[in-house]
Amino acid sequence: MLTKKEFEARLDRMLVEQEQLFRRPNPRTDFYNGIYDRYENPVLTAAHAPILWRYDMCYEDNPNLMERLGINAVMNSGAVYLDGKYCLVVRVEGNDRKSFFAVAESTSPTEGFRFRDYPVILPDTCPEETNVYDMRLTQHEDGWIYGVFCSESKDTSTNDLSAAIAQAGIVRTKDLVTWERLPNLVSKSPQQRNVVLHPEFVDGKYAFYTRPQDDFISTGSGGGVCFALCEDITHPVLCTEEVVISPRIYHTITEVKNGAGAVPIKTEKGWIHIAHGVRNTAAGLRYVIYVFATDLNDPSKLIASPSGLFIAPQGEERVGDVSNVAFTNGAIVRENGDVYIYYASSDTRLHVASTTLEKLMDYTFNTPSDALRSADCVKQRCELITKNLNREKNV
Ligand code: BGC
Ligand code: BMA
Repeated sequence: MLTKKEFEARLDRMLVEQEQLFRRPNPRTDFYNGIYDRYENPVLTAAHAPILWRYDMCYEDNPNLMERLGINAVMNSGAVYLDGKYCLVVRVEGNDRKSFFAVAESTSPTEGFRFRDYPVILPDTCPEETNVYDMRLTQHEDGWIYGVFCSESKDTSTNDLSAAIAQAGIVRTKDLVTWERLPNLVSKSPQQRNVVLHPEFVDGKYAFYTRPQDDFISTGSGGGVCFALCEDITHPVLCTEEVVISPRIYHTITEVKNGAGAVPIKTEKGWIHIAHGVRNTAAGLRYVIYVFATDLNDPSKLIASPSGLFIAPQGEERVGDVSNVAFTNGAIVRENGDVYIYYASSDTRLHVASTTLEKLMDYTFNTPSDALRSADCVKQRCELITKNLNREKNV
């Protein structure tokens, strides 16, 4: 047992050390690919979870100053710029494996993020809901900020203890403080994960990116990221077929699954989507981030598909609770064209990558597409090599 004095000293030290963590600068690394910059530190880790979320600070009740409700990981965040702040609605996972949402904010896009005192209190409207995660935040032209997230429940129709059902939950807010819960999205698919609301009306209707799946892990007949419309967001039923806009393709980074990530970014050449693709390996599923673009006037029409992965986990990012995962569900675009992509590594911590709209468009529209076969990929590479060798001859 600690003495009262030791207790206070230890608590002070924890608070001081956490304050140092909050104030830690986060310089760019030397990483270069011309596409985006990476940063030395994650923007948020489990150690950023406030001490008051985890420790009972009452000496009489907790004389050993034990952590009572630990935080295991912080990851996958939705992102909006609001009232002069970069606001992230983060997936926080307790030691109990349950996830919840919490707002972390900063005036800087790359450092200084702090959680608010209380997590998001989601209206508890689904008694069967066990877990919630991966909120996408859409600043919609109707004036609301929508949060679309995965609402997971136990599948009671089988004896399999782990069987679960994933649905798209929907909330809306104006200030990231008060949240109104709408009914879960109704689609023809038995399960949905990675659903994103498009920021504008399409044909006067709300538009969703969906990811139909036959069961909890496997997408089965689900062909990839889909697009469908919905008349009334307060009774959210898809009223058009879910058409595939970014397909799963054999022997590519999307072979096993893919899913929409950040809310699509509007550019003069089309909507840019930053999504995730999954393939299977002997070491388990590998999640990477990829990019595609759809038509400005018809966001269901694929117009560009740069080849391969955009962000893969690197170095320490490769290791964590679910290793070999890079996942994004939020990006912020500033008026000056700066773009910040918040991505998590290995379901453990949250990072940022920065780029600009100009670079993102160059990447999206000028990177060759996947040639799909080794022989054709070699041809594609040889063309590049020949071009470069000729350039050397010319100088
Ligand atoms: C986990 C998610 C994961 C999903 C599919 C859920 O129970 O919380 O992180 O994406 O299962 O594996
Ligand atoms: C998924 C997502 C994420 C997670 C990923 C890897 O299906 O919805 O929550 O980052 O799996 O575990």
